[in-house]
Amino acid sequence: IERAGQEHFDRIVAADSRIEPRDWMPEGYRKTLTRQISQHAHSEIIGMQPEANWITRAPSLKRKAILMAKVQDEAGHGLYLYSAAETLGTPRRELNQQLLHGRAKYSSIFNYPARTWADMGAIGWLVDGAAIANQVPLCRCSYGPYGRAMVRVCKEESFHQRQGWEILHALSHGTPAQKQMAQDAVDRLYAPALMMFGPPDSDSSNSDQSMAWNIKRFSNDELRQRFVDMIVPQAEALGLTLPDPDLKWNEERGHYDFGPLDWDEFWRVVKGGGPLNAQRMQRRREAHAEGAWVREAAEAYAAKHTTTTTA
Ligand code: FAQ
Repeated sequence: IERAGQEHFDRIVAADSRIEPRDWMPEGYRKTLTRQISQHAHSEIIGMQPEANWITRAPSLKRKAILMAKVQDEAGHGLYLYSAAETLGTPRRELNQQLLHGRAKYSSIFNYPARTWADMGAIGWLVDGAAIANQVPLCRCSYGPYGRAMVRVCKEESFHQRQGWEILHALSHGTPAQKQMAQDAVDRLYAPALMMFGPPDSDSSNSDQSMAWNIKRFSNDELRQRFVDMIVPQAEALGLTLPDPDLKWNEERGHYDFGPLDWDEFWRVVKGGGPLNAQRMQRRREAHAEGAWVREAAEAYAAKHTTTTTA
């Protein structure tokens, strides 16, 4: 059975078609997807924190409503992604335990603080922008449930990026202090946003296998380059600068050259030593504990419903 399964799997991957939950798949494929999809889900859920922090301080009712909708979308993406991950066989409860006990990662970017209102603009423009650049190719991921989830998630991320850009545009065309606030947010979040694409290809342990399985379609460095090429003209349109003196158009390559990133900082943050890792995890544990009654009520309801319908 295993040999027939492997042959079927190889044929589907070679044909650039889709693997579905009931298909046979190599254990490594199941494991890497469970890892990536669940870490993606954790990122969405932890990623709600920096922005949720600003809902009560949004500068107008309209801004507040938009920000609330965005944070709710992130919760939705998280739940959607946990469902996709569960189709690979690991229950959500267990995936969540991996996060709460520090055995699963989430994106490094969410360990940085959101200091001012302009950070809501920079998060939307840069963080959601990087998320889109990374996730559009994932719509063609070989695993059906993940690829399909990405289609909807990307549509919502596009709205998120546009709203961030618009916040920065308003600030950069406001008073000198507002423009400075926008520039400061971009200065702080630019490099961490570039690190969202993961380590350089030479240090990316999972890339080769994930690309062979059609999970990843482009390498970390390729997507990072694509993102830089995309945001340079957008920064110009905003009237803001990107904090990299080496940023320069390279006619020969047809891309922007950009300076080295601080990969020691990246690994420090990934391993728990970023500015807010401890606080983000503490808040997540508290939220999980505070939500216990909802899970208990849902379970009690489900049990009652099953008994009454089967009776
Ligand atoms: N942070 O071998 P690779 C969002 C880990 S968007 C922390 O290259 P891979 C939307 C990596 O897990 C953010 N850890 O790994 C939003 C691996 O360790 P492991 C989430 C990182 O998987 C916007 C090790 O380093 N997006 O949330 C990071 O092939 C605004 C070696 O790396 C996704 O998750 C990092 N930045 O490539 C929400 C997208 N980078 O697991 C709120 C889906 C790498 O072996 C507000 N994921 N690591 O222990 C992916 O595309 C891939 O997993 C990559 C990493 C590209 C992130």
